[in-house]
Formats: sequence, C-alpha cells, structure tokens
Amino acid sequence: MTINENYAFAKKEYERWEINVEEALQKLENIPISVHCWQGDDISGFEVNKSELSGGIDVTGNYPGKARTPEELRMDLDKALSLIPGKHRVNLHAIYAETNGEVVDRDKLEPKHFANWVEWAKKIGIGLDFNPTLFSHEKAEDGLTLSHPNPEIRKFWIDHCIASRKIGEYFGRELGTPCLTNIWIPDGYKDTPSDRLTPRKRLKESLDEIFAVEIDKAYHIDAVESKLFGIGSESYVVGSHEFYFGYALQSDVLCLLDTGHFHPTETVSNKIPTMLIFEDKLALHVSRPVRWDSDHVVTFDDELREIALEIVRNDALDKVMIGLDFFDASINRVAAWTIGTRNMIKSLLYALLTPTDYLKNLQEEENFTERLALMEEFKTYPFGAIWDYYCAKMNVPAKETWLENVKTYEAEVQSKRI
Ligand code: RNT
Ligand code: ZN
Repeated sequence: MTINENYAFAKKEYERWEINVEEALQKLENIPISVHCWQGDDISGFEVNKSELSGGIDVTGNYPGKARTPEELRMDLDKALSLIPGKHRVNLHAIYAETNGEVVDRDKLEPKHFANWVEWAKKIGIGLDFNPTLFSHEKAEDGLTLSHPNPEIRKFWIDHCIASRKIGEYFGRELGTPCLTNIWIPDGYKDTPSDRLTPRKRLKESLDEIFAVEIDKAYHIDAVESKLFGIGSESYVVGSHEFYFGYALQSDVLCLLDTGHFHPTETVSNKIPTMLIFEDKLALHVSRPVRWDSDHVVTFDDELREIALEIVRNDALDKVMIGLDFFDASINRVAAWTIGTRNMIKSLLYALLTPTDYLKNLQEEENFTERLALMEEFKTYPFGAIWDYYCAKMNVPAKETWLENVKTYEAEVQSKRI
C-alpha cells in the first residue's frame, strides 16, 4: 500500500472518533520547535579564546564530523531542517557569536556579532532564540556567576545578560517573530552549604538589574531556567525551580522547564497544567534524562507523549514555547537533531490525534475503566500512517528514508572534516 492509501485508511479510523485529521495536520504545521544549535558542535561555540566546557554539563562521545565553523554549523542545520517537517526556529547561545577573529568578551557582545546568523535565518525564513552563556569562561571557573560573592564578577555576568537581551531584541525585530532569551546559570555548591539564602538573595538582585533594562516586548521574551543539580553542584543549586517560579510570578519573565532538571520520578508533563494556572506562558527545554540530567536525544517515549498531551489537551499550543536541549556526540549530530526534533513533532501529532474531550468526559463521569481502556487502545491506532503522510505532504522524507540522506551527507561532507 502507498503512503496515501495507508493514510486514507488510517484517517477513517480516527474519524470514527470524530477526530478531524486534516485539521490536526494544519495545527501541527503551525507549531514551531526551537532547535538548539549546540547539538551540532558539542556546545563548543566560536569564541576566539575558547574555554573548556564547564558549568556542570558534559558532552560525551567522539563521533567524527562535528561542525567547526559557523558556516559548517549552519550547513548542518540546513541539512537537519530539510529532514524535519514544518517551519521551526533555531536557538543560539552567546558563544556562537562571530567576531572576525577579534577577542570580544561576553559583556561586550553586540547584535552585529550575530549578523550572519540573522542573514541566514532570513534566507530560510525562520525565527531565532537566544541564550547568554554563563559557563565555559574564566569568570565562571568556580561555578558561580549571577550569585557570585564578588560584585565585579556579578557585574560582568549582569552586563552579559543585558547584552544578550539586546541581541535577542535585534533577532525579534529583524525576523518579525519575538525571540525567547533564556538565562540559565550553573551556580551552586558541591557540598552542603552553610547558607542557602544569601546566594539566592544575590541572584534575585542580579536578575532585577538585568530585567530593569526595558526591552520591547513585541520583539523579545525573557525566560529563566531552573535546575536541581549539576556535576559539581550536587548539593545545592541557587536557581532552583521554586526560586524561579516565585520570580516569574512576580515579574514578566517566563519559567523555562528543562525535562532533565528535576528528580527522576518528577515529571514536567505534570508541571505544565499546574503552572499554566498561574502563568500565561511557559517555555520548555525538552531533553531525555537517563538516570540523571544526561541530555540524551529525545525519543518517542511515554513522557514525551505525556508532555505533548498536556500541551494539546489544555489548548496551550500558543502558551508553551517548545525548545529542545540535548547533546550527544556519540552519533551523527545531524541525525541526532533529526531524530529528536521529529520525535517532538511526532508526539504532538500523537496528542492531536487523541480524542481528548471524550477522554476528559470519561474522567468527569468517573468512568475509569473506559478511560484506561481507550487510552491504551489509542496507543496502537494507525498513527504511523498519518505521520508518514504528514512528512510526505511537507516534502521531507517519510519513515526511515531520511537516514539515507544523512549517510550521503556524512560521506560527502562531514567525514571530510578532519
Ligand atoms: C544546562 C541547561 C542549559 C544548557 C544549554 C547549553 O543544564 O539545560 O539549558 O543545556 O544552555
Ligand atoms: Zn536546558
């Protein structure tokens, strides 16, 4: 059977449940995923005076062919985006600035250092998101930045965050779609702190200074990303979830939830419908923590589907800004992007093809038998046929055929990078 024949058959199955498949595909086309640039080069960036990766995050693996220059990274992103259905966004970090061989410290970064990225984004018609980089730098060697006891170091990082917000505003203005600028800091302690309050007070003061600088909201959205622990900050992280949730409630800043930044049995899917009661919007870094915040490539697993269901069934597609955050250097990096992003989109489609109103009613009626029975049966509905059709319709390879594309690219381009 052809993709179209399979689709026609599958569509009928969903229509029995009054699911409008065409409408679902239409909705899916309009959900942008912010694809993180750092999967392409193991969070190396292009600074002239590059520091080792720090901040308690780690990339493992040495698969050949990683992008070494901005041109190579953009080329690899072009390739990955050509295999992912829909129009998406790209998420940059400050270390991806292009300074023409000149040493420009992070507090001095300007929009012009990202002009090539903007030109590229315009050419391919996508939006950009941004992150200040508060790690991999001599001023973050002790793992402290915005909460540092030394006011000069704090000032440096405050200035970097302000500079970053201005770069984000420039992205939004140039590209006609607001840029989400997300602040994540590594600050914390390896061992039991003797004072948990003072660093948090300092973090709050630093954030207040950063956000006191007015940036046009039409072009720019602020977010803060919490964390539970990192390598070297096992006992205490200053920017905890409660800290930032409190901060976000008092300000215009969004909370960003990274799926790897919670206790292993605590799920972000459950936090989405909680936080949306108190916040209009929130942002995500979808990742896959394997036993810890390991940042594995996102797979089509239960939690990913649950996250998508919470977004879709609560009508929150325009409230939850979906970004990805994983980095695997043990496999082809273009494939990593393709697999992870396709899975995110796939899970949204899965959610859009679920009879959510019917299932919600069953729960209201306390009909838990039917609720469980149907939720289980829907897992094996002919979802794959709709997905394949969607890929074909969006002019990207259906099923695993995209892999051939990556293999050719690897042979012709990536393997020549030595
Ligand atoms: C680290 C955070 C953060 C980084 C990126 C590179 O634990 O998840 O989002 O992964 O900024
Ligand atoms: Zn993250």
